[in-house]
Amino acid sequence: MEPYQFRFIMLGDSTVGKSSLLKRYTEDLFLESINQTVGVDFYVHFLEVEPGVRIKLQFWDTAGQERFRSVTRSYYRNSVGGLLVFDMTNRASFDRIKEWHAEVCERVQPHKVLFVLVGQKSDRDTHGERMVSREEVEKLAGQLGVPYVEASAKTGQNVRESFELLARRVYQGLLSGEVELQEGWDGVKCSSPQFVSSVHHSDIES
Ligand SMILES: Nc1nc2c(ncn2[C@@H]2O[C@H](COP(=O)(O)OP(=O)(O)OP(=O)(O)O)[C@@H](O)[C@H]2O)c(=O)[nH]1
Ligand SMILES: [Mg+2]
Repeated sequence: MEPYQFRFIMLGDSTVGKSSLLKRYTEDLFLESINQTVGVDFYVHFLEVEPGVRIKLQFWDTAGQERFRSVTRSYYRNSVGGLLVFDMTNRASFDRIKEWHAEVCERVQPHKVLFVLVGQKSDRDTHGERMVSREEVEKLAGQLGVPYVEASAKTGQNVRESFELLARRVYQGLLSGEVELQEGWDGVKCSSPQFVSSVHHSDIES
């Protein structure tokens, strides 16, 4: 039994590869012709974040297309983590990251969402198609206070690392008290609440 359930949301413009990242992570598959997401899709993956601590990760895979925004917005509030995804070969998708970040932060108040910024399609960098330099992204990541990872759903590079970095951030947040379990909020759930206090306890003792 896994004591925790974390809800994560995929954010970013259409075609940046949000669904492709999830397919790679949950099924180890890549499709050249994957359907555009309509509204919101749902994925699940289990992660042992440390020996004996299994976490059920639930992912809301949102459609990047503007016409679905009213639907996808309603999923922000019950998410504890967000993957902010852009395509490094698509300048406009990088320019929009600030807006995605601001929109989510504004709508989840008083809750907080922890983010990871993912520069997608790194396989195309070797073909000279990169439109955003790493320095530029790192500057933005610093401003937003989020870690940055370059990944490729196509080759699988850094895909697992991106998701697990976020899961570990949330888990650390729970241990430190930065992330709190709250009645009526589905961002984090614990199937055995005494588990949380025992984790806190052993953390203090060690
Ligand atoms: N070269 C390359 N292509 C990719 C990569 N990831 C996704 N793609 C391609 O990019 C296109 C869009 O991928 P999706 O995963 O559907 O993008 P999305 O962000 O889910 O798009 P929406 O559902 O419309 O928001 C597809 O043709 C994918 O095959 C990658 O890492 N490298
Ligand atoms: Mg999609």
